Amino acid sequence: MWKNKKISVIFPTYNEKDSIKNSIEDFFSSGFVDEIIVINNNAKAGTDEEVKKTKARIIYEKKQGYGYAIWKGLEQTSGDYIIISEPDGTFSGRDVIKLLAYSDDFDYVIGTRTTEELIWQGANMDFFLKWGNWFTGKIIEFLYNTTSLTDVGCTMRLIKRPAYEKIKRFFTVGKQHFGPEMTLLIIKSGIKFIEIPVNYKPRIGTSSVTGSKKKAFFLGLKMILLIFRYRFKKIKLD
Ligand SMILES: Nc1nc2c(ncn2[C@@H]2O[C@H](COP(=O)(O)OP(=O)(O)OP(=O)(O)O)[C@@H](O)[C@H]2O)c(=O)[nH]1
Ligand SMILES: [Mg+2]
Repeated sequence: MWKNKKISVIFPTYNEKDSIKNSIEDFFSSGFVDEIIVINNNAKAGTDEEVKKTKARIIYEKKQGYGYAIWKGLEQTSGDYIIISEPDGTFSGRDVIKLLAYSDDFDYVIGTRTTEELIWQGANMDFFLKWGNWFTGKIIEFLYNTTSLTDVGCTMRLIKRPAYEKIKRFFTVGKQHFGPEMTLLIIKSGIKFIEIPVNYKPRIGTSSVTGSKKKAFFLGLKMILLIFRYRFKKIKLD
């Protein structure tokens, strides 16, 4: 709970069998998290068994994709504030309080993983990924004349339920570039948001995306196209 608001965390999972139990315990140990929902997106065998050792709830999404898994999680939570993160050991339960502290003034609080001091040794944030994320963030900032953005690939974020209700019917991206789509919808809807630095630690297990430079580069291009497309897209808000 945070100021009488129920806090839910959603963890999409695909290949995090060896880290998911610790991640769940780490986020609960923040002291603020009321429920954790794991979205099993055709995850590696043995993942459910690990989750069952904890108090987290498991739901299933068969449609393969980072975005689809998060959509399902958002649909199934009951929290007033929903935190989206990853159970791969890269994010820290200690950062929950930072998101919550800013939620007093903002309806969407998104993390950035490009703060040099908070990039842990061994984390998957080399020069190329750091400045690629920064540059793409700056494209959004410039094109939409919005607040500072220094990352576009950070899963860790908080959204308040009314903000989610406002944007959910516009979700279109079921794959890996769903993250920036969500932020663009927030910007287009005029919802108050801020980006804050979070810790970024080494991943446990293998990354299926940004571990490969080629995949990361093409994902970046997709994101940039999305950003330009959204700039001129008409969205009918009520
Ligand atoms: N790649 C991938 N990830 C999925 C899928 N469904 C859910 N996820 C989850 O999405 C999160 C991101 O995937 P990762 O493999 O960690 O991607 P990454 O290369 O580490 O990318 P970053 O975390 O953005 O650096 C993880 O928590 C996955 O479990 C899917 O179909 N594909
Ligand atoms: Mg990851």
